[in-house]
Amino acid sequence: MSAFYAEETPAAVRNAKGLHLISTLSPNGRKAHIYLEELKDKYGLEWTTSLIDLDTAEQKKPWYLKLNPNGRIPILIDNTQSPPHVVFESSAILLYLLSSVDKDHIFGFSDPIEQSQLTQWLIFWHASGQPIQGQYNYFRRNAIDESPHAAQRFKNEVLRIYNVLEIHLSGKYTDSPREYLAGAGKGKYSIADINAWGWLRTFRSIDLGEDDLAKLPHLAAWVDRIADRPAVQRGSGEWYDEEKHPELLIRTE
Ligand SMILES: N[C@@H](CCC(=O)N[C@@H](CS)C(=O)NCC(=O)O)C(=O)O
Repeated sequence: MSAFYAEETPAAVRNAKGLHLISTLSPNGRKAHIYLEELKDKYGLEWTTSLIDLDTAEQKKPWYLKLNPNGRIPILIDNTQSPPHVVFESSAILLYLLSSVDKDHIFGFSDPIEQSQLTQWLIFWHASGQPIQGQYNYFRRNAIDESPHAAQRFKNEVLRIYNVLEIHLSGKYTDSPREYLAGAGKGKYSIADINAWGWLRTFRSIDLGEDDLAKLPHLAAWVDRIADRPAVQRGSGEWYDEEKHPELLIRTE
């Protein structure tokens, strides 16, 4: 049987014990950082971290593709399993931590109906929100002159998706405004919120226009409510920035 890690796998990854995160400060990376930080506050969870500079394309090298054939961050390696268990896809990392660490359902639900709401909003964002916002970012930053139609198309879709969240949070059709995406009543802060917030935190600064932003007051309040949490601030903070913590950076020749 071939070895679990390739020969070129950096020592920080190969020799890690327990949970090991490979990530960087990006929208999908932030989701994993924030939940790990929340679990640290509630359960004293410990893990180790390696950071990748995406510009070096370390995530496309064979040692990394052996762990995640998708060649993207974040991944979480659970070295308590034999062989180690690798989780890729940011939402799958949240779900893995929910079932393996968050035994009291602090960031999920024991009630199956509420947990089903969580799953819906998690998948809604993973399948619709993040790929569309990712494409919008690409066309607005890199290709707006070559593809104005694509930029406009993805902008319209981003606004449509944000409006879905605004309708849900405002209670427009249910007469029941909410503070969080899933859960009874006003809802409870859960991994459904962490999952979407990683992207939506910057929604005011992605060139949507003042008039469109003014139509999203409940979404804005939700973004600010979550931004106030200490674990959210740490998960978006300098510990995950390879320029501030070069000792965490992994780079092979
Ligand atoms: N669906 C994946 C997407 C992961 C993803 O696109 N990660 C970006 C950073 S946010 C990345 O690794 N980009 C570098 C690349 O594409 O090579 C997830 O949710 O984890």
